Amino acid sequence: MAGTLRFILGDQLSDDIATLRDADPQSDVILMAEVQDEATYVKHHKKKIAFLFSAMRHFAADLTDKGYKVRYQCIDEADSPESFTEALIDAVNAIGPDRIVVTEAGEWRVRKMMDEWEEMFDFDVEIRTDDRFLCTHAEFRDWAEGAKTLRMEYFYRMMREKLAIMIEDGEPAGGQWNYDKDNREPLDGQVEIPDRPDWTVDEMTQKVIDLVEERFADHFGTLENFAYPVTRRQATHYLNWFVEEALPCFGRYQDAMKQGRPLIFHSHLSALINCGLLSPAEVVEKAEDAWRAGTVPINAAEGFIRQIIGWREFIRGVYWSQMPDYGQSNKLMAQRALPDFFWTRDAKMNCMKQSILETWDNAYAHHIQRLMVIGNFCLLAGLDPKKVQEWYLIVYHDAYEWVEMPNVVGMILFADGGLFASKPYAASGSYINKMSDYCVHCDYAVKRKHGPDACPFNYLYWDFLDRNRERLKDNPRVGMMYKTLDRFKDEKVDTIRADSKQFLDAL
Ligand code: FAD
Ligand code: DLZ
Ligand code: SF4
Repeated sequence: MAGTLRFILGDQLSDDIATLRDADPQSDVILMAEVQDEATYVKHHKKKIAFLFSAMRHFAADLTDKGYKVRYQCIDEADSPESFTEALIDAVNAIGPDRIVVTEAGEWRVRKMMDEWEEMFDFDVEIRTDDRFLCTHAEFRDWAEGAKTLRMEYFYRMMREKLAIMIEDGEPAGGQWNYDKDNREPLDGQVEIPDRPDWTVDEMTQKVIDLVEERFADHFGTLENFAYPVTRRQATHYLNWFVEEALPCFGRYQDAMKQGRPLIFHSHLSALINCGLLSPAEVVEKAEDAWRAGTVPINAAEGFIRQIIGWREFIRGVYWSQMPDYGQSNKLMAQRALPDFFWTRDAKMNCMKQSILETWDNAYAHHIQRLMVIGNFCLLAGLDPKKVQEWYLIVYHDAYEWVEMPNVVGMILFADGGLFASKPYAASGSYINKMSDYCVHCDYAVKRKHGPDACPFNYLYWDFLDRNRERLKDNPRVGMMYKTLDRFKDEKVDTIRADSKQFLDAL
């Protein structure tokens, strides 16, 4: 053969991926490979592997239907390659291409492999820019160099203007950049949470589910009730459903949590966007169109769009500007191992138990569960950032290092010393009580501050500040809390320390 070998990775399942541009169905071969190393370098949630392998197989079938020659390696074939590099070498040996084309990897680890591929072959290996992202590495670098501090809000405004999204006469629509003040309501018991569209599991997905059950039996999570889009058509249907049925209330109840209702009005689109079945641009366009058509209020559309063109792009920019050392950050010197209940799901704290149970069931928890429940616990209990990163990378179906790492290191653990968060996101039980119904079902009393029955967040919050005084006392946004702590009587501080020690030792 004298054609191009085009290698598409599992998170590059987009029809318009740069790898496929200028592809010639007559002479080129598309390579896709399920490989053991990717599935096990951390032991991903079973549902995450099943979702991705099924989406990959459907994508490959679609490419074949479009007339491309596809070399697809299933993980259960004899002699299936262990790694991306092995898959590529096998394909080169079998096919004899005169060029390789790939799109840059999302993760640093795989990007380094691609650099090695450039050295490995005596023909051209072309690594193309991943232009599904809306901000390039260079644009982020330029913006960051010109910014006094790395704050998402200012990055977001730059992106809104650059992309002309919800901009009218050069100003933000409605006169404000951010409508979050309207977005902090708990569920009031009156509002009806819509049921999600369901999918029948087709033969291809069922095969993958059986394979994962057998081959990855000791991984975290269940495969029961697999109900997630795995094709472009299903993903588009899900997006349309979200914009019509859930987006109108997305903003208002964005921070709310409810036992037994994992999704509420959240989009549940992250895994579909991250693997490429949906593009961030189309998702944002749909939301803006719905707002312009008057079916979605401004606080919902703006809040949702901010998550995608703001947070998602910003987080990626942080990752690529801080690698390769970012993952080692541990400015608060947190050392504690993960308690067993992160794996066994039998936490006594009901908010933790429910959030981890849902994670086990669905490979999903929504942002406030990740940030203000599990994340808050990891911060206040002083859990080791490396262990926390590994857990988050394993358990969520949307988890790739580029997005998981800054959220864990910077957003929940303040392990980077405040590179982009102005203060640690620490909260006592009253926040969780306000935003959820977890506390009414909990063995701990959320109103109690001390003693074995008190909500652990209540004393851990002060103990965290006390423990980290030298590292945090000069942070102006934490200063007020230290003033309050300094007014506590000595006996009260002693009780906080004793309750915390007892609780943390028992972990
Ligand atoms: P929605 O609430 O509907 O939000 C819409 C979209 O905005 C999401 O689909 C996502 O694409 C984007 N988004 C929102 N917040 C963020 C954010 N902080 N960073 C990046 N994108 C964001 N998201 C991942 O995609 N992968 C991860 O591995 C991941 N790990 C996280 C770890 C921690 C500790 C925290 C606090 C957040 C993490 N997030 C991660 C961000 C966010 O929690 C998820 O994107 C969101 O919960 C996915 O659910 P959804 O699609 O229903 O989101
Ligand atoms: C997450 C994942 C898993 C579990 N397995 C595969 C795989 O077998 N083949 C593949 O192409 N991609 C997989 N992925 C996604 C990759 O980890 C992802 O493409 C890289 O992390 C991108 O840097
Ligand atoms: Fe969580 Fe405390 Fe409420 Fe229990 S009482 S659910 S531990 S916040």
